[in-house]
Formats: sequence, C-alpha cells, structure tokens
Amino acid sequence: MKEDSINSGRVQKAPENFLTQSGIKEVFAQGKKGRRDFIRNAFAAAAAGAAAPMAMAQGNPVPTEGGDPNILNLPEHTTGLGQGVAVEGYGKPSKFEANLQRRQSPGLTQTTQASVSFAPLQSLFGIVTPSGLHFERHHQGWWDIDPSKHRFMINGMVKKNMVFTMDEIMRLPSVSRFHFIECGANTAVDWGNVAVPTVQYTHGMLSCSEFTGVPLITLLELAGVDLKNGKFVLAEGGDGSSMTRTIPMSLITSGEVIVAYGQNGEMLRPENGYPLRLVVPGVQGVSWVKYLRRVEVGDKPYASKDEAIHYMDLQPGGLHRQYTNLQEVKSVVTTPSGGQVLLDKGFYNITGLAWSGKGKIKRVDVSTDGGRNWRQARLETPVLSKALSRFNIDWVWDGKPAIIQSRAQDETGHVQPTYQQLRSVRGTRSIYHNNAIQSWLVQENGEVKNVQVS
Ligand SMILES: Nc1nc2c(c(=O)[nH]1)N[C@H]1C(S)=C(S)[C@@H](COP(=O)(O)O)O[C@H]1N2
Ligand SMILES: [Mo]
Repeated sequence: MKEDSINSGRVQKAPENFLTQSGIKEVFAQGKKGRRDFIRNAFAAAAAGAAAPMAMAQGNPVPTEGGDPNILNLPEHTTGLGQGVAVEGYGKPSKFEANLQRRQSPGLTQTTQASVSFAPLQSLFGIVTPSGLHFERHHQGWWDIDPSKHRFMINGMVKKNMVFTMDEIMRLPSVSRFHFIECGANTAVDWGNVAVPTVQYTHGMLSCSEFTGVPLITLLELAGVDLKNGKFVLAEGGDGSSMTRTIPMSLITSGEVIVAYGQNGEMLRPENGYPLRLVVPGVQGVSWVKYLRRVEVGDKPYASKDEAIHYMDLQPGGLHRQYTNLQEVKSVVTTPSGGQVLLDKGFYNITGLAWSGKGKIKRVDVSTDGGRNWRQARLETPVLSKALSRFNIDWVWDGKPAIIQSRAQDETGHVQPTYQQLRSVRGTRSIYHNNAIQSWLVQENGEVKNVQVS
C-alpha cells in the first residue's frame, strides 16, 4: 500500500506526539488512580518485555525514566517571531496534517470524476466530522448554487402552494441539532466479502454534524398542510440527478426533519447541498435531499426511481425490501483499524464510533479475541439521539495476533449482529444496510487488516 493512499492514523503518531516524558505526566495527572496504575503497569510490562530493545531501535516509543534530551533543544519557534494574522482569511489545518483527506475507495471503479468520497474516520476525534472531511455522494455532480437565486416550493395537499427565498427561510425560528448521516450503501462491498483495507473505505460514508435550519413541519404549517390525508412528503433536489425521496409524515410531525442551511456553525458546504438540504435523522443518506427545491405532500409513497430501482434490499426468496427508513444500530473501531501499524506491544487506547437510527446508543462492548470475550467500553459524552457516539477502552497488546471487534446496543434494545446472523436473515445478495460487526486482525508484526469472522 502506498503511504499516501492511507492515513496511518494515530497509532503510529502517538509515541511522537503524546508519549514524551512530559506528555505522560499530563495523561497521568488527568486520569483516575486505578486507570493511572493500569497504564503505568502496561508501559512497565512493555519496557520489561523482550520487545523493548526493538522499541528503542525504533525511536523510543516506550517512555523511559531518564527523559528525552530533545526537550533541551530550543527550536526556532520558541525564540523567533511567529507569523502574523492575515488581514482576512479562512483557517486551514496544519501542513503536517496534509495526509488527512477524503478519498475514493480502492474497492470501487476508479474514475477521474468520482461520485463518492469517504471520510477519514481513522483520524477523527470525538463525534463531529469537520465539514471539509464530510463524506460526499453525488449522483450527478455537485453545484455551488447562488443562494439569492435559490427557491424552495411547497405544493400538493396544502391550502396554498408557497415559494420561499433563502432570506424568508432564514427569518423563521430555527433549531440546531447533532445528527449522523450514513449512506445506505456504507460497508456495502464488505457485504460481498471484498475486504477494502481501511476504516475510511469500510465505514467512511458516515459523518456527523451540527445542522441548523427550520423544522419542515413549521414550513408545511405555513402552507396549511392537510395532515388528515397527507401521510407522505416527496422531497426533490435541484441538481441533474432528479433526486426524489418519499419521507413518511410521522417523521415530520415529530419535528425531527429539518430544512437545513447550517452545518457545524456555518452555511452548508456546496458538496453537502448548499444552500439548502433536508436532514432526516436516523434515515439513510439518500433521503437527505441536497439542493432542496421542492416538497410535495401526498397520500401515498411515490415509488420514485431512487425508491423503486435503487436502495432496495434483496431478501432471501427473491423479495425486495423497499423504503428502508432507519439505519440500524452499528459501530466500528476506528483505532486500531485496517492499514494502521502497532509499533510495539503494550498499552493502547481502543476507540471507535457507535450510532443508531432508532435513538441513543446504550452500550458498546469490545472484544480483542474475535468475539469470544467482551468488555464494556466507556461511552464518552455527549451521547445524543441519532448522532455518532464515541467509545474508548483500555487494552494491553501482548504481541500475539488479536481480532478486535465492537458490538453496539441502542436504547430500543437492538444489538448489532454478526455477519452470520445478518446473512441468516437477509441472505447473501444484499448490497445496502450492512450493520454487521466489523473485525480487525492485529498481526504479530503489528499490521492491522480487515478480516471477516463468521
Ligand atoms: N440532490 C441530491 N441529493 C442527494 C444526493 C444527490 O446526488 N443529489 N445524494 C444522496 C445520497 S445517496 C447521500 S448518501 C447523501 C450524501 O450526502 P453528502 O454528500 O452530504 O455526504 O445525499 C443524498 N442527497
Ligand atoms: Mo447514498
């Protein structure tokens, strides 16, 4: 694998960035007593083990009592004058983070103009996806639409058809909420037993943002929606893909569906639907119609092309499941994950993401022996409904092959299935909506690989 084709992630970077003598002190000062001893013992065990000389040769990843003499070298930045602020400008990441990129999957046909880019989940912290790293899925390319020319229309089973400008929408009462968006085709190639190398490609059609906008129900009420007969809404995008999706009215009357213009504190990015997109919490990405230009209220599902041909689940026995509305409970370990290399045995923080279209994550368990034994991971705050949740758990790698998995449970009691369980219900010919447990094999040389465990 070419260096630039994967982001090797924090496992390799940790010794340099965090495990200097002073870094260790900081970590210990923040930790609780029990945890502190656990981490200290893990390092001590690694230092005493046979691998210690190799660790030294590789640049001292295990901190030693003596300290790192580099602390006494005063680099230029401690004495010189730093750069001044630009008169105006939009901030960028450090040049040392240039490997942090959205990427095309090696598991898909390579084209000069890709229609999907994957988010680098292995390098993200917390639950929010920076807007510039949000995955993208375009059926017919993206546009940077002039908001002053954009119009949004409501018609169908309403008292009066209405057309809104962006200014008119942005004057209305708004809400801001964190939600994940996951393409129904996320993890699709793994369903077919194709092992793409990294978590960016297995799970990277997934992102989480704070979205701001007007609840769709507010706009429908302005138009005098007929809630007695109007049971569905058709949402239509303003790009050339004729993206139209049916949304059940029950999701809208609950106030959850948002006509959004904001993403992570600023206007939506053009790739993500600027200036207006539908946010349909818990529902697969395709229903989050971008460049939103119209909603129509009707009394039955519309069976549009993206509902009758695409995004259907072929079931055993030849039946199709249509209108899969909720993304079911799912999780993935993002570090250690495929393409990363563990430098030495000893302490590691296993971290990952969990989410459910049905509500909040209740619990995540982690196994390091391919599912025989499980330990409960720590869920970090905030744990929000239909948003990504971050989990962490301590691990001491003994240098032997290990299979790392995570298994999430949501507040409705649903538990993430194994591949075997999923295939026994859904068959082997499906593409969409794969929420099976992901397995990462840590090999003896420290390299982590995508594997399937049945
Ligand atoms: N107008 C329009 N809306 C669209 C699409 C599109 O191609 N055009 N793609 C859909 C699909 S399949 C997904 S997964 C999400 C992706 O949203 P993102 O590009 O912001 O990640 O947008 C959905 N909304
Ligand atoms: Mo999608």
